Amino acid sequence: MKTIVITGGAGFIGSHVVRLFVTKYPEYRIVNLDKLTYAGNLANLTDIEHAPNYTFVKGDITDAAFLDAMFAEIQPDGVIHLAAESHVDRSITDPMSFVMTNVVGTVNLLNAAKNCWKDSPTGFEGKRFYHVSTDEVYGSLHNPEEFFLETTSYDPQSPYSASKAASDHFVRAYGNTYKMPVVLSNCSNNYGPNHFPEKLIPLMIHNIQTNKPLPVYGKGENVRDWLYVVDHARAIDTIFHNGTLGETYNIGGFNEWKNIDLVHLLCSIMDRKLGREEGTSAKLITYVTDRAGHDLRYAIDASKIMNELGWKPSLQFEEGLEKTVDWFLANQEWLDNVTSGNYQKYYEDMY
Ligand code: NAD
Ligand code: TDX
Repeated sequence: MKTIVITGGAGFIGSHVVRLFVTKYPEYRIVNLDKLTYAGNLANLTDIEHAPNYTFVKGDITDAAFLDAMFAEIQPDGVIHLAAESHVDRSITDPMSFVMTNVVGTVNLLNAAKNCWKDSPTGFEGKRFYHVSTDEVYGSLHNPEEFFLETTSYDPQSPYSASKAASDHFVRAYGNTYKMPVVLSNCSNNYGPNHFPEKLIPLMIHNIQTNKPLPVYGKGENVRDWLYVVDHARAIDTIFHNGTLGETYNIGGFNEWKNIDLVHLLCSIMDRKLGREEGTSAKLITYVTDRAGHDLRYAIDASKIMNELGWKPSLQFEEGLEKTVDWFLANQEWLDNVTSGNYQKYYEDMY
């Protein structure tokens, strides 16, 4: 039996990775390690919480002593590291929490795995540390012909992407220096069920439902490359099992959208779903002050993972967006819970 620690498993992407691994690999023991910050939510995992191969551990990756003790006790074979502070706007108001979790937390986790594995009878043999990262480390594209490749130089522009870039460098440095068995991926913007409504798509869905203004930053011309979250989880499964150690894989959907076009598409899907006249929701669109240092365009070239590992996205964007809207409409209680309490204060301060 293999034991795999998945960090950040109660978050948006982590919950889909946990679900996939718990259901697809009943022979693995999956340990979900999560601090349950504002973004962590065990309601994302109610369908698998009683599975015999699943355990939840509440813990903070900035606590090195806790991690060392946990790793000594459970002796994991693999780590899939997703825990992070993940929202760019929050990194602008509170960069230090991003340094602590994303940089210090990642180094703590590398140390815990290194110390546990190097003392084990088989050393690094059969072990794997997988670091999940973002396309934002590559910076902002200005030439429409250009894409981010695995070889593109790092050029992070926000405190969030700087912290993720630093963590990526540490993971590669541990691979090079201590010969740790590491593998990395950098993915484009995800969307889908369990997405926290501070991010563009779920925030717009929630505001359309509640007839609130739809805040589009700047002129709405910034471009993002969107991938359905379950397809990211499938890519993580593929890389964890078949990726070459020491390598990095870019993950994306070849699916670029200007923010304003995406918001219009969402408005029209929501009008149809809510039985409103076409054009009703679009009247809520409001242009607001741009995000400081707002990256213009992200676009991933995912050829390497497609050609070398045979992964490809399973859903077209319109289909994925419909599924996402349906999920939010069917899970009103989930949305009500996460938009009450601290979210109200965040929203008032932010918009
Ligand atoms: P999220 O904010 O939804 O979830 C993060 C999870 O990490 C939460 O469950 C939270 O409780 C946990 N966490 C935060 N600080 C912690 C700490 N100190 N100790 C333990 N747990 C802690 O994030 P997400 O959108 O699911 O992103 C997951 C990972 O994927 C991140 O590393 C992010 O950088 C990366 N990523 C995200 C996207 C995206 O579009 N959301 C795209 C590419 C890469
Ligand atoms: O209210 C909004 N209005 C708006 O115009 C919000 C929340 C966002 N935006 C814009 C900013 C971006 O151009 O929409 C775009 C998407 O914004 P976010 O959903 O905040 O995502 P982004 O900043 O692109 O980062 C996301 O993708 C990469 C994730 O949050 C990161 O964790 C991931 O690494």
